[in-house]
Amino acid sequence: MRFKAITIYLISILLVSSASYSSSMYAELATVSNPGVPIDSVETGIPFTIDILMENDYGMMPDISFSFVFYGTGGITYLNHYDIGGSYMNGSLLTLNDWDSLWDVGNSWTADGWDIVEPDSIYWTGSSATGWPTTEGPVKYVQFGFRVVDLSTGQICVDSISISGSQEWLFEDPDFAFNGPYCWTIYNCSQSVCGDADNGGSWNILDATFLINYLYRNGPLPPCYCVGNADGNTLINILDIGFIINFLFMGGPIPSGCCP
Ligand SMILES: [Ca+2]
Ligand SMILES: [Ca+2]
Repeated sequence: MRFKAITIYLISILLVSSASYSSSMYAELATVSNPGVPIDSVETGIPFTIDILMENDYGMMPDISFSFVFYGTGGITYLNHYDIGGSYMNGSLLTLNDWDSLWDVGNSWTADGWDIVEPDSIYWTGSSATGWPTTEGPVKYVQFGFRVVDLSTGQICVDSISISGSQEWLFEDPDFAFNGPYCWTIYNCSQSVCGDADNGGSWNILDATFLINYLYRNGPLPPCYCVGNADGNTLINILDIGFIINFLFMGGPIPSGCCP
């Protein structure tokens, strides 16, 4: 009996894990000026895109639908939809990689509250005569353009949303895994302090290590880039690391002149 129970348990794990790989989508954020480079944070006022990538290892899918809700946390209340040259929503919604031509029978977006006050939600449904073929790895199919105009900090998030009523808009046919919410930090660099390279709100050794990681270990860019320029010259380089250490531990001058 025990062997039978263990066998059933193992089969059930196998079924659950194989189902979770059927098809999936996830979100990335990148600035408009540096597309295709995912980042964890963005400065207020800087245009960016939230990119939706999808993978289909389920097999041919004749029709699917999904929906997203965008919202802010902390002090982020307003999200301007930004024209990225798309075909929908005044240019703020761009489809890529022949997404539209794939869904030749029906293909429509429906927005709800698509203004500058959060939350905003949008739904898509499509059907195809031939079906969405299996893809090899994630493919970027949809981009949403935004620009945060709040002079505060917080996060912008995207998640799936279930709409009650006659239509169920949550990743139908089959069960798309989204695993949201996906959230990214919004910085306000106008309030940042010169030399606070990690934008943590204070000067300490972490600012020096942040710059070391950025310059020499492929670490992330300083969230508010120019404040990493602690010595006030035109570059961020090893001298800024030395300047911060000199200021913190040897009574050196205070960082100033970071951002021209
Ligand atoms: Ca800091
Ligand atoms: Ca410098």
